Amino acid sequence: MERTLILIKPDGVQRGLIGEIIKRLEARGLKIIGAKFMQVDEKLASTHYAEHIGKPFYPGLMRYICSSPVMAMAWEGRDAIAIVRQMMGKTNPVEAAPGTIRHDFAMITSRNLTHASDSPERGEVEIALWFKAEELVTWDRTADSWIYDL
Ligand code: FUP
Repeated sequence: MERTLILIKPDGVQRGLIGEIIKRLEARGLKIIGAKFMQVDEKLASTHYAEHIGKPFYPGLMRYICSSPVMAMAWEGRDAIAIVRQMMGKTNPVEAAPGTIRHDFAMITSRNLTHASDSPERGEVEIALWFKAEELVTWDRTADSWIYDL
């Protein structure tokens, strides 16, 4: 099973889209294993977005992610990385495919509602950054035998 960090960023929270986004992830068949509603500080934001340090959009990205609370979640599933990235759509909502979250609810790259890990390795690193081990829940989901060919 792959694991991915999913953030509903400040615009998603402020616009009342937490439920809509979680609803889509659940309905697809992904399994939630951790969640917390939190204010992001500069230390966490700069570690999470370290790859973008020095880019022109970085200062604005820092202000955005720290501006208001986020819903931070860990989800798992078979091929969860590809499946969730597909559900989010391209980083720039103008290029996001119809039916994706960024297509259906966003207009511009710097307010694109969500973050999702882009590889299984990043998924593990990001979940470890955002969650303590004891904040993650291991649980059996009876629907798994209908979602997967078990
Ligand atoms: P993604 O993996 O889709 O979240 O995209 P990136 O890691 O490339 O970018 C992270 C965040 O930086 C985006 F969600 C929004 C912001 N960003 C900009 O504001 N402008 C850009 O040109 C690129 C990214």
